[in-house]
Amino acid sequence: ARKPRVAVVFGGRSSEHAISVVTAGAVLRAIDRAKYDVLPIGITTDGRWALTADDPERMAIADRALPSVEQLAESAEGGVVLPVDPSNREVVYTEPGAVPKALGEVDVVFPMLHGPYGEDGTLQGMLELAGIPYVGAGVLASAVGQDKEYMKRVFTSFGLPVGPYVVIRPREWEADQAAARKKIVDFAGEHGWPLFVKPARAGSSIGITKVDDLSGLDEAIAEARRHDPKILVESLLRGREIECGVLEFEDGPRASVPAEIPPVSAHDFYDFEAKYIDSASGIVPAPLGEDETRRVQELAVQAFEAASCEGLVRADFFLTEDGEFVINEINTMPGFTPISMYPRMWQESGVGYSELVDRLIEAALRRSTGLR
Ligand code: G1L
Repeated sequence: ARKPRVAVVFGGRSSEHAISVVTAGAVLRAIDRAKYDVLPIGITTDGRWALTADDPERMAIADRALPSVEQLAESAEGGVVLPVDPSNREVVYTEPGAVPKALGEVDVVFPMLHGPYGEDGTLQGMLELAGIPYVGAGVLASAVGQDKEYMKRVFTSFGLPVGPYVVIRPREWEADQAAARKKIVDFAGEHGWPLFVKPARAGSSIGITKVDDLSGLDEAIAEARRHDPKILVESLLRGREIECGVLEFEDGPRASVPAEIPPVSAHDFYDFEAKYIDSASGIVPAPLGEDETRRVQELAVQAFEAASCEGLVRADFFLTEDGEFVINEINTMPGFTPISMYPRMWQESGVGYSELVDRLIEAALRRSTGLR
């Protein structure tokens, strides 16, 4: 029988392009070649798709230079043309935004794109239309995972504990900025400063400002709105930061051992850099009591179910001073290099990186596209 062909789709129109390339390199290295054929598909920063060489070595950080799809496809023996023509080694891209014909010959897609058009459900919707199975969250879970407001609404409706927040919608802001500002100040009056002002739908910690008092509010709103016209304001949750991985096994989702993210003194909060470059500082397993561990694992699986996740999710919590877990957010495409928190939590739970990648592909192949 023919081996299933796995397309790893990476790069993309995101500020995290290089992280995606590096991570895809690790996934390419980990996929069992005796079991699967692999098709690396890179997307350039301006949205052109190209088949790239199956050469993980060139997808790592070398001499402090970040890898990119442009560079992978354009170097001498790098790219293969799109649409696929094995006799033609010239690099040909699709038109920006167009989808390559090569996707039609794929059995499963491993999407590794950050942010809009990658993890927000749009790529997943395209794959649904094309009838191609894919790893990880579907359209709904991806969209819920990308929108901090709807994430909280879903958790709340499933009885999961969330922290206090207020949302300023685009029309609300445009209609009456003073009223919107008052809504935030009243929220601070009730829950206290500092506040975190966030774009509702940006990945990582992009566009987030910690605001200590009224004087920083306007700039924080402007900064968040540069990334998303809908913003979310949260109060500071005092407590320990605990994460837990959920992975879909043959018999359903299971939780990993949890991890703890220690408070970072150099950063005001666990920001973009800390999240991706500094994940080595996470403590796995988190030093928790048995009951606390069981509780956070139960909540993590509930969060997976509440958002209708598939494949995997990383659920992030605060453990408050009174011993209660509050869910902060879920990430349907968590950091995924072998030293990232999610793979580390599973490593510590007895599932190594290659097995993790294999389980995710197997889970995707078990279901087809369509309603499930
Ligand atoms: F497909 C999975 F397994 F769901 C998956 C896909 C992508 C897990 C994690 C990621 N992560 C990334 O692609 C990224 C962190 C490099 C950018 Cl979102």
